[in-house]
Amino acid sequence: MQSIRKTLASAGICAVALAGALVPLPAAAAPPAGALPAVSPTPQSMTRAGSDITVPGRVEVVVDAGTDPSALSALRATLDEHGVDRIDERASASGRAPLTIQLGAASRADISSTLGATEVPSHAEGYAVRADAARGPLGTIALGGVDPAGQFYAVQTLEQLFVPKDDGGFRVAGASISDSPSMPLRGTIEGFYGEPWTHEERLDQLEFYGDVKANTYIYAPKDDPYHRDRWREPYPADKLAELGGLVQTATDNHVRFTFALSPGNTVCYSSDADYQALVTKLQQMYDLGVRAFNIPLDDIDYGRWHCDADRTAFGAPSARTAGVAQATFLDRVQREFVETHEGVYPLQMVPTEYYNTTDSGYKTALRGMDEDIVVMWTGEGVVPQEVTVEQAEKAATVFGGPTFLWDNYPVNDYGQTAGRLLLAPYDKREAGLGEYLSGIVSNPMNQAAASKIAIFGVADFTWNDEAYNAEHNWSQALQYIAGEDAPTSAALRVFADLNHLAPSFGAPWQPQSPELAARIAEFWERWDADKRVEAVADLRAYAQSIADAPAAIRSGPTDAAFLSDASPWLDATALWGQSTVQLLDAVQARIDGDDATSDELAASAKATAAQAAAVVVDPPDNTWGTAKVRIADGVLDVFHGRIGFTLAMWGAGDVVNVAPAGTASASSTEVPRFGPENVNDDDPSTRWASGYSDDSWVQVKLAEPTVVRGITVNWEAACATAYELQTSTDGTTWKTIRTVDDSTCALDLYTFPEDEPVQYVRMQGIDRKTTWGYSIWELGVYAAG
Ligand code: LTM
Repeated sequence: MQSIRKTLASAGICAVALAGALVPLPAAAAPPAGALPAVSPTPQSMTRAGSDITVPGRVEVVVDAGTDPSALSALRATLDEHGVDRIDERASASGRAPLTIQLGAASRADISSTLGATEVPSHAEGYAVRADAARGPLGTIALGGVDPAGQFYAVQTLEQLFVPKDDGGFRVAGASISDSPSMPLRGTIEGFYGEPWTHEERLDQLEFYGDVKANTYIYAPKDDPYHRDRWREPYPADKLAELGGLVQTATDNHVRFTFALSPGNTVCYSSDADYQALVTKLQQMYDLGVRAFNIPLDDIDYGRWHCDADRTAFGAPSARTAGVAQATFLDRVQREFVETHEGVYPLQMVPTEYYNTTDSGYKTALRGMDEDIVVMWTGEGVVPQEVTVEQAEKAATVFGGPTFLWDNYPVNDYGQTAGRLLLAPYDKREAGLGEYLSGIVSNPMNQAAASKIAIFGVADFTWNDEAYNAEHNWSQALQYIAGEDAPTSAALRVFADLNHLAPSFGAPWQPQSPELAARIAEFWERWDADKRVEAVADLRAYAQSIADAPAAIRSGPTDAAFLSDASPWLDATALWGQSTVQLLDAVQARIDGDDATSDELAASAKATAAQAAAVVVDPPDNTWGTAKVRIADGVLDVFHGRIGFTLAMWGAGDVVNVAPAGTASASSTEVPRFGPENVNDDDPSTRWASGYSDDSWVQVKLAEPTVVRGITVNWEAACATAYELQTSTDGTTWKTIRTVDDSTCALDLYTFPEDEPVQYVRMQGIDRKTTWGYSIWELGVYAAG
């Protein structure tokens, strides 16, 4: 028989395999001396070219009629921020200022001469930068674009080349950069359900996209009535004025404001009146300056027509005839609207079958559509576990050309995301996708500013998928939100780790709190190795950093909108951190033999944890309404439970799990491989799963009558929201020893003061959490060893 601690540890509860010792508390790293600063998105080519250039108080900027006005105003702003108080704009260099910056087309003679051997890419939106300390008194910087967007991006890159000097001034790193995007379309689709973003949030996002070289914002909020339910109605004047402001800000930041209209719930595809209603609305947007359009036909019932005319035109309703009707309708929009309007990009559409690459009558019909129309796709699944090159290649085949990925991350409008902020890095998208995708847009959270962490990753990946490194990008994103302040960024990292879980409609595709889980796993390893004082001290330091993170984030130069979005989660984090510190102090007191203090601290920890667990998102932005915020769930709450169990068992001597020596049986089994024998096999990777009924049960007949001191139930996601723990001496008459209505849906732990021996222990289900049955990895029964 194994000891309790060994068995719990071997159950793999939230354990993360450790490659080696854990790193100290994370802190933002400064670039090594002489190294070029990190630039995001990662440039295709960036090398050192001579020494850095000291930034003087006076700079001459050489411009001409081909200089992009947005690039110029961004340049002026960044020079101003970096201590330049006099900027002279000239048509040619006068040599009177110590530093000259040339801004314009890369082909312009002066720029081309400074660029020298720095290659000018041929791709749209490409640019070249050369900071040459050898030209002029302090140096010359060439910022050359392939087109106006390229010029703007050259300035965005320059902005990241400023390096602080010890005297408070700045240098520009001596660099040669040749850069262009891997994918033509990069950005977001505001395509979620629930409260749309506010006007201010959208303006803030558009400026952020300019910073990260994202060029696409698709306006498609499901709950804007004029987008979907009342799509035929023109926008009223006030809304139109707001949209006009967005279009202008988008243009200033080289972002394509893409207007989406979603008629699929009521449209009559063969009706000329409906076609006219749609193009009238598109015209309203064209007149505002919009040049990109999208017709999403997702989340509609394509098994019915909305008018008899469609039955006459296309036949009986079916997925295939819906495909023909949609293709016919969209072809007309492309031909008669898009192609007749100056400067409009090819039409984009979201198919009704957007979530897989299985060929079908519907997709066959869509392949007949005008080949210029860009088709969107969400990957394999609405919220995919990963996106691979092979999948994208298949999508290009079934949809008839390179697809445009509607990436449902970090959107948090579906049930599994209730109470969550999704702050993990953008990940599990394979390098090489650029070959088969025309682009990627992130569908973000209702919390706009908090979505920037993931969007930062999307922008980087779509710009240079081959060089993308999720961990590195995450650090840069956190620094960006933290106003480039190292202590704030370190605190933000601790916070983001607690909000790392990325759900899908099935299993999560990114784990919860990997850093914290690794530290907890190390705690138990040390605990089992009898290094308890060190285990407690190290984890306590990290728990303190959790407790302190919210105040550090709030008092640092953090994006104010992020603070507002994250407020309830920050509140809960402070409480969870405090509670964990108290809990570890209780353990230390117990180690020191001070039981009274330990009990007091454990009670405080429990009370603080209860406060933490009670924090709600209110008022809610999301469709899931008011919800309890979820922080490190399945990791921190499980740790608290396990420590509570350990403290309660402290006096019981060596306590062992006697379940593996017993025999399990159950009321039902979903499929043979999920049999009851898995529930007491001491193997955390096998599980029992019941049939789909609330009153299912599983039990262990112990090898001999035993006084039970504790029971653990390690649930799979298909858990019970209510259940009873029962014991019996004969397997016929049962005694309920605990009724549970607050299951963690992870590891539930209970202690029992009973002295009577029993031979059976049963989990009797009352209410299922999911439509599946109940599923348990391990049922542990603990007794004195
Ligand atoms: O993903 C698509 C194409 N449509 C909807 C989105 O509007 C929604 O935000 C996501 C996540 O719930 N799922 C969808 O199916």
